[in-house]
Amino acid sequence: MTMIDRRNLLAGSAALLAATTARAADAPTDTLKAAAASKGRRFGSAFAWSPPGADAGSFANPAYAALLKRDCDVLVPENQMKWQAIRPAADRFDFSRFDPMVEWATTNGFALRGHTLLWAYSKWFPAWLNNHDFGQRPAVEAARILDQHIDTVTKRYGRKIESYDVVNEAVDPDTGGLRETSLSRAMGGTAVVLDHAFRTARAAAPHAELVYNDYMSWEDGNAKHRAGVLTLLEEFRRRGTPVDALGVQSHIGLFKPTTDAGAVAKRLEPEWRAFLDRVTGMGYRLVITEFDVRDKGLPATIAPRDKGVADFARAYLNIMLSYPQLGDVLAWGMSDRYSWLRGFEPRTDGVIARGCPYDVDFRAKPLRGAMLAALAGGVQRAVVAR
Ligand code: 9MR
Repeated sequence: MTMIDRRNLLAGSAALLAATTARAADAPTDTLKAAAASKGRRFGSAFAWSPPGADAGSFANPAYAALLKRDCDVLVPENQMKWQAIRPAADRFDFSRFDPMVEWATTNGFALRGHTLLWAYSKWFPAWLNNHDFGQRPAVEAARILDQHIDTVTKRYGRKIESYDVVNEAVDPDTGGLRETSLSRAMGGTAVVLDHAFRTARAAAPHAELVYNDYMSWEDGNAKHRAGVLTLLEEFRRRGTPVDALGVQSHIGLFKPTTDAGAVAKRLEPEWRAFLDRVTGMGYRLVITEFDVRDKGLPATIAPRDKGVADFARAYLNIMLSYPQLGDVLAWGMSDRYSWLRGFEPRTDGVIARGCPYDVDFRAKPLRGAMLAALAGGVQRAVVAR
């Protein structure tokens, strides 16, 4: 255990324990948040903003809001805090969708995570940033734009947001190397940009947990991605970059035809544990930031599909929840009705993906039961300061 770990474990423990106990005491025992709280954790979900009347995974939809209130302690905006949403131009911010989300979440007693201060991937930069003319002194101008972004967001929301995905998806899964962007070209390399982002975030939001978030997952074909993330995390430590935790997105999936999800999970477990051991061995904590299950390899029939999803999820979450370093556990949406998987990765047979704890009609599925059992059966979370 590093010095930083020890300090984090001790400091602030009283306040956090008190908060957890208070939550556990007044919560029903059959909710995801109560199951998480029984082991010192919080459960949460992504949520959205929508214009009045639109059917979206939004707090404005009473049925969806009820689900969030029932099961979640912490919420994260699925899209509305991204540069594409809040930074329409170099000299302009637009918080018209995100502000009401923060307002609703805090009024209703939810904690908030921030996603993301920098999605370090050109594909998801706003067009203006990809094409920006950084002028005579590109490194200075790029750093100014980045700092201004991080300062503006973190200071606007202050302590209302207590954990940030500071950097998202900087590692190229095909090579394990870091992705180049207009900012990295202007600032003299991706590592410079990432360090800059974390240092600026620590200075602007010293209260907040700072997370590096990525989708290196446990399925076959991710070895290069995992290795690249480990290298990046090692380099952060070597350079003293202030990164508290690895955000393990956890869009887990069964892609090849199977009727035995448990067997697939068992085969994947050793390498995944080896990865998590390396991460935690460097003193990083873990956060599950975007959990859902991709069900393409499972049969279309609902009963075996739901069972496969639940079995795969239970096995995965049991591993994750065997680490005391694991903090918050967040789903990437609570209902199949609004899941990104419907559009991004439609099944070839045309049936709706069933990767969320509730179905399109907001009925709980076996996946929710598996999540509940895994959260309740996890090891106690190690208490940390931030
Ligand atoms: O779920 C999000 C989807 O609605 C957006 O169109 C997409 C692009 O902004 O981002 C999705 O969320 C991603 C998250 O921000 C980062 N990790 C992967 C998520 C799923 O693609």
